[in-house]
Amino acid sequence: MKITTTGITSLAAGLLALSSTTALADAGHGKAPEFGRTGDEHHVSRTYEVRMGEMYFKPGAIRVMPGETIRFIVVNEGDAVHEFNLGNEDAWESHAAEMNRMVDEGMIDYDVLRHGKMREMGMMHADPNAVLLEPGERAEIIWTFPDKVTEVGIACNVPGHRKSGMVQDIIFRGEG
Ligand SMILES: [Cu+2]
Repeated sequence: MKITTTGITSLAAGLLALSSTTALADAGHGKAPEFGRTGDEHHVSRTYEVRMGEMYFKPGAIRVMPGETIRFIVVNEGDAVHEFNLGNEDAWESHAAEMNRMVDEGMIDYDVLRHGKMREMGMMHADPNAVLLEPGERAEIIWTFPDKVTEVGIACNVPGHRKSGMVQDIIFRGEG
């Protein structure tokens, strides 16, 4: 979602930058996305360790309270690069173009992230709701869920992974 384009080299890049700007307006600045916002560590009530691999997240069920702030410790225990992305269907769809481009431009290989290339292209994958991890890496996201029950889940948007099952809902307590 958050792309700073250092040099627009083609019409495709221009179109991508345009659509990203729209996503950024929704997700980044001013108004928080409807599925929550970056949390304050002083408000963390529980920690979930989420492990990811081919093609899963564990544990398979994550339950939160409306308004709850959770610390997610994300571990890539798989053999490939994976993403932990808190969001919903719309957010993932608009993020997919960025991820496709990162693969096309060689920023993401099967098991390697090319950070130099990412910097060069101005695509640092620096969204507050997501982390992209190589095998063996871990990261932390503190997230405050909305006060109202809403559609939110986690997905891996490395091309092909979400469609192969790397996606699951986050269940609000009191929900079915
Ligand atoms: Cu994945």
